Amino acid sequence: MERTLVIVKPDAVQRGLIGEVIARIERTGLKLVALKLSKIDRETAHTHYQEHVNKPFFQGLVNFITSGPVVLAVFEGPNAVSIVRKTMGATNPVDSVPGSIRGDLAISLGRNVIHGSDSPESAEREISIFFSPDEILSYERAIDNWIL
Ligand code: RTP
Ligand code: MG
Repeated sequence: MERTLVIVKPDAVQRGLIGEVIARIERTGLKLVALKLSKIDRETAHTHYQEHVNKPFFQGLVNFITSGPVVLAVFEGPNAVSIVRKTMGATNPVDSVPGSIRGDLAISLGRNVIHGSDSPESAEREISIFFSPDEILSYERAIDNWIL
């Protein structure tokens, strides 16, 4: 079963949008298997965003993601990565459609509310940065037969 990492970014925590963001993903039917409130340190931010290390926006991105508490979550289900990416909307809120999290809740590229892994390989790497195996739960839901 595919898993993906979601980060409710510091802007969304400050704006009181934790429940809204998690609820929108929960409603898709994906199963929440790990969840915690945390503050990302600079070293961990560098590791997480290593693909962007040479981009001009890298320092700003690290400053932002370490600027306050975040909520870290792992969701599981078929095509979890693509389902979350669709629910998030495009990276730049100018392009993310209404109905998507960013389309409805964000107006700034640098303050775009949510991170979601961009491939199953990225997801495995990112989940292992933030969660130990014992923090990821395996459980059945009574509704699983109606979703899967
Ligand atoms: P994320 O990693 O945060 O889920 O976002 P994403 O996949 O949609 O976008 P990505 O290309 O991975 O970029 C990571 C974050 O960097 C900021 N960004 N700024 N100034 C710029 O040109 C620029 N480009 C990207 C965004 O906040 C984006 O979410
Ligand atoms: Mg990305």
